[in-house]
Amino acid sequence: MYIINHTGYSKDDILRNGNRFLIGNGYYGYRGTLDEHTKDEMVQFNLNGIYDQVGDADRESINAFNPLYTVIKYEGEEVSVRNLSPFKHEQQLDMKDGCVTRKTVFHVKDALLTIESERFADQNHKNSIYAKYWFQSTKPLEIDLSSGIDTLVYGASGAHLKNVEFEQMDKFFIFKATSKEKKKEIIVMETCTTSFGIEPENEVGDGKALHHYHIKMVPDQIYVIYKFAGVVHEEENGMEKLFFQLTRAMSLGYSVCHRQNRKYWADKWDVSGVDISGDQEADTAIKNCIYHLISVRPSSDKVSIPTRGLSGQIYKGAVFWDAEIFMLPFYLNTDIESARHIIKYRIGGLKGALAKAKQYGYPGAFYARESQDEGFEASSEYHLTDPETGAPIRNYFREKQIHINSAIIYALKQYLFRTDDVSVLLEGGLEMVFECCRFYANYATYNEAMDRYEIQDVVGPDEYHERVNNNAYTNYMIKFSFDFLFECLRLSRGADYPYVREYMKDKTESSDKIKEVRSKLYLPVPNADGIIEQFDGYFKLEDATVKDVKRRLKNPNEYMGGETGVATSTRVIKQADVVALLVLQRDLFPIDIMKKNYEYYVDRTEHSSSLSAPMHCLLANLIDDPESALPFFMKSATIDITGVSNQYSGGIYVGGTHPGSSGGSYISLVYGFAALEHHGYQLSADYRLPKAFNSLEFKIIVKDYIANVKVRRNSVEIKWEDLL
Ligand code: IFM
Repeated sequence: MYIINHTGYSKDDILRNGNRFLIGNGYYGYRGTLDEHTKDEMVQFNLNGIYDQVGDADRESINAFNPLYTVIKYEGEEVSVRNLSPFKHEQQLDMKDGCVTRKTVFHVKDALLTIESERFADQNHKNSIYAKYWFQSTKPLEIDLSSGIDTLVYGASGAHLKNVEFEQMDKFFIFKATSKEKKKEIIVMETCTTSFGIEPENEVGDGKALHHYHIKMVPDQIYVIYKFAGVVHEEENGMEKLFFQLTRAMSLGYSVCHRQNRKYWADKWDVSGVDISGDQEADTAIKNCIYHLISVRPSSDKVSIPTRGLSGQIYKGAVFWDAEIFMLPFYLNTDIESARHIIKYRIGGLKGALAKAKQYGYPGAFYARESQDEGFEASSEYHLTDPETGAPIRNYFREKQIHINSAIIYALKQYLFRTDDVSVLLEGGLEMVFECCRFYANYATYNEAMDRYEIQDVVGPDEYHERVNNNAYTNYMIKFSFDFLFECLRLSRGADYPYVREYMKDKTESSDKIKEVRSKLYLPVPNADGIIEQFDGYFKLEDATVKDVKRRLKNPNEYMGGETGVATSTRVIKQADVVALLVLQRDLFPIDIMKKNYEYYVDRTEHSSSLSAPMHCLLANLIDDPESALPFFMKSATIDITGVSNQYSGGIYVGGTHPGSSGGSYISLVYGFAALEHHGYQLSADYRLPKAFNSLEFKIIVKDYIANVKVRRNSVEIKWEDLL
């Protein structure tokens, strides 16, 4: 099932529907708001990779002007959900062709006025967006239709655009503006054609440029307006190219553009789709995940995937480790170009990572927890607030989440392993790995008494317990990073890349230090009960239940971790931590240790990060317990359909879409229930399906071939075909 819909209109649904009916193409996202909506309803034409800061407020991604604004007025009053209760209302997403529609019926005088629209993000030309808006009345009705560009856009942390200039070129409205901080130019363009052949009166004012049409509606006649619009920034001759593209689109006509777009989606679904038979809810849910992953695929090496996709300015439009650990595998299996962009974005971010390490007094690279353009760290020391008092809460995510480096290295290893594309190593990848390891080696503390190196004062994936020592996840991931560095050096030495020799010439001291730390790095082992202690002293904390701890909250939006949180003195954790380690490094420990740790940690975990469920789903599968894995899969995969997720954390709005969960759900199916394994260019799979699934089908691109994998309740089939 490829359809998601929602009936009825309520103001309370606006935020969730904005996410549910999001369209996008990786260059931009356009929230699932309605044609007549404005910044009050958080319309956001959100751009990837361009950021701005106003004063001391958060630096966040920029929303472009809204070129799809359209409204009908009757006797000067809006016929709109903003001021009338509709008689009927429905919104729908057809994931098969990436198209969002709405149908709303209003009582106007003694007539029923039906307004419908559809919109789609152009997947072939990243700058363009199209909409069709049509309406009909049961009785004669004289109305005014206005459509154009609304420049009054929503900005979570301020208005980011200044020097707004308007110009008209042929039938196009064009707004140009510059971002406040870096003075980057952003251009939004729009034009429309209609079925009713009336010349519009154009008006510019009150922050809008509008084409007005006065229409004497004849009963049951359908009136249509087609909108051709787009946005461009930072591209050479961007405006000319966009103008050319939209003029061409207009001459082809809306239906042709739509058909071309459908073709794109059909091809994408063909290679990336996953089919679950036997459980329709699960099938729709995974399709929704894939829909979102396709819609946010990065469009260049300068961008990756923000943690809330392109659903707005949540989490400042920044990229987290979610992209490397949770999303990358989907692209590695279905869209290598996007996978490469994810890797190259981090290589391009080395500058920011070197600067961040320097800021904290370390050599090497320290990657941002919340990464913006060129790796700029957007995370602040006072990320959260007390919902009761509004007072900022000091936290150490920015300074102490050193595990981000290792996620990037982990991703690079997977990329290399799957593609053999060593060019990324020669184009800065090796430097990136080396500088990350250099940072780690210098961050480590030598414990003389134990003759070992320890990793002290960190925040692991479980963000509730800050500034802990020897977080097992972090220590093992650092070891993984060191090992990979030496593997890369070996690899490139064998191939005799002069670049590598040159780069390593003056690195002997640093590489000796890395070797030394690697050889004596403390790696926590399971205790007598087989449990790996999450960090030093974790077992000494109060063993309270999640319920107990939640009962101690004074406010439901109160932050549970950090210096003063109710979970801090207990073993209750936010999200998968040791569990994540066991999933990412599944060969470290035998199955019985994995099982014991799953059982120990699963109920001590609050699972309030959307990243927790997929890790637990995967581990439950690895220990051969698909029935326990299924609820985690469903929680994760349905998150952007149901909208059931943490909306606030420590007073901050953290809604939006969850591409990390989408990617995590994909991995859960492919590597969990289907037990897929890569052996060089060969694949194996197994059947671990929960009772609810009859079969699971998907494709995997391996070099120049496509593997068609079908897992049934008691058999596995892998058929190969050429990748054309
Ligand atoms: O990256 C995550 C982090 O691990 C938990 N808090 C939310 C972030 C963004 O998804």
